[in-house]
Amino acid sequence: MSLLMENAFKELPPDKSVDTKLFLESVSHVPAFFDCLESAAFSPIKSDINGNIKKIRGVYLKDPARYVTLQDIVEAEREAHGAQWPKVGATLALMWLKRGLRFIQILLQSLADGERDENNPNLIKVNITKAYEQALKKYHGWLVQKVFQAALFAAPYRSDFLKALSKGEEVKEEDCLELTRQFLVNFTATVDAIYQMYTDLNAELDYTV
Ligand code: 0SG
Repeated sequence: MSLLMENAFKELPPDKSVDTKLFLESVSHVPAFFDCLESAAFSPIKSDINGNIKKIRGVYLKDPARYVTLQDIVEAEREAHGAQWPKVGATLALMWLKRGLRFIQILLQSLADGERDENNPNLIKVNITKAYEQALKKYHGWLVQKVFQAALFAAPYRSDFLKALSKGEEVKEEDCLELTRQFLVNFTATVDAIYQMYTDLNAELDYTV
């Protein structure tokens, strides 16, 4: 594998700060993953995530020496934007991006843990629904929840999804899941660190779209 291991997230330092450049390098490979799913139903999600990454990168590139960590960006925007913050700039983009990353993390963890619908063992709706309910649903109003329901119909079969994670190679399921577990170590730590930063800086918002 593959898509995930080739683009593994880096181990965090002891202070759990997230290096902006390394984060952007790793996360920039996530949108390409949607191409492997081979359904236009995922295009809006791909472009949403792409937009988040572009916005964060745009801020970073204005002054890489100043924005070494993601927290440097969020704190600088807090200073610069006053009452508008945190619903502004890269702070807003990262707020949403981390939710998408949490969705992916929970989905992969659920698959790695072997959770499945015993009546439909080759479907991953149960894993996707778990990820959605824990990571995104509370931020979605009625209409977007309907979009999610529609996207569920385009969800790949478990076997196809694992194959996509393995870039189309025929890899044994257990090998693929083991690599997924390895990927999840630094990925989960990174997502957790970003969530913790939003809590510590009081930057989290809970409005719905
Ligand atoms: C196996 C695959 C299964 C996939 C199942 C799909 C499940 C998800 C379906 C949900 C569809 C959501 C589509 C998009 C929704 C967006 O409206 C929301 C809110 O977006 C934010 O809105 C923007 O991201 C912000 O952009 S910013 O960079 O400019 O800051 C901003 O525009 C904000 C509104 O701004 S404000 O009004 O506050 O000023 N986006 C989401 O909910 C994130 C969805 C991420 C889904 C991740 C799915 C990953 C699937 C991976 C498969 C392996």
